[in-house]
Amino acid sequence: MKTSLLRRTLLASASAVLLMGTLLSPAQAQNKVVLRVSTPAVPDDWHAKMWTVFKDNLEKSAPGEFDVQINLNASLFKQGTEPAAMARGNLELSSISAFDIAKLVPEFSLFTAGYVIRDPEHQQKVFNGPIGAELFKTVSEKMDVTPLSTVYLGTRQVNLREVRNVKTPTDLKGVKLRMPGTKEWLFLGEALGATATPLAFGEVYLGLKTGTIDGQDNPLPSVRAAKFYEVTKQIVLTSHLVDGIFIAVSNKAWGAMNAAQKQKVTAAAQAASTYNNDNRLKEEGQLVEFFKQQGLQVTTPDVDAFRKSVQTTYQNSDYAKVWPKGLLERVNQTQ
Ligand code: KDO
Repeated sequence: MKTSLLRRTLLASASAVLLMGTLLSPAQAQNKVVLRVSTPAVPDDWHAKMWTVFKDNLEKSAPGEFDVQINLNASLFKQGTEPAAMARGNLELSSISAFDIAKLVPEFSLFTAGYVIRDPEHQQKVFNGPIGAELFKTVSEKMDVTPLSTVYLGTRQVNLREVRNVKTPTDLKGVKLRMPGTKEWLFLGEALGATATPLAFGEVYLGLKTGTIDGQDNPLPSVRAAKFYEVTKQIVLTSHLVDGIFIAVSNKAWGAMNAAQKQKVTAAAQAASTYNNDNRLKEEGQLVEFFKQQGLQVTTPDVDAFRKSVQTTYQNSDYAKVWPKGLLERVNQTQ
């Protein structure tokens, strides 16, 4: 009698364990903190590879504690929809752009404007100093995500399907320049003098190949990683936007972590950014030669003419009206 009761109890607990195993993912069953990452980055780009650095760093500092799941090529969430997914609790980590943030934090549109951030060093100083601290607090309050580190995406250049003599914004008149599909991005394309055409990053290669667009703008390492150089003939070095993205964590995931975990996740995000920033900067210095070898023309326009025109367009726009008084001056004065 006693033995059969024991057997029944053992069987019941064994099936409870089995049931748990089928309902929970292996990571949950082992009590790991699941961190899902979604990014449109292509595997060979530095801001895709940095997530492996993040994962490895965390595995070293907190062995077995986290399960980092990396989803590239916008395979989990469409480009630009990551912040909403994080706020809903469907995603834990992503790298979000100033353009994504400006939708909910209008003053952030200052960083969507061309020719504001001067260079990668200026970018790090602005976002790692008091301006970044103030703005990131607002981002957390309004978007329910916490920015952890600033990633240099590169300096954006114009990349054309056919060779064109481009010296000033007037020379881009009528050019269907692909931009990501939000109004802040389209405004930048128009400010450059082109006809801005919305398209997701994943569709740009085919758009250039078939001619539904005449060009696109991106930093040189992304032109290389996404192979846009295979379907274009010219790069115009406008250097119109020193672009940044921010590694951000959903506040739901962040709030569930203890202090030690938060510190380790922050350190991993910083290691990932440093890896990206160092490699991207180095590669940016080498790519003009590479593109020339691939048969592209790399030309330098009248950058001052682009700067003046783009800055004036932004100053006279509704965007500038929501920039807090003195913010642009503070950014300009940051050394
Ligand atoms: C792009 O779509 O042009 C862009 O460069 C915009 C960035 O904010 C970022 O989303 C990036 O694409 C992707 O990470 C792909 O490199």
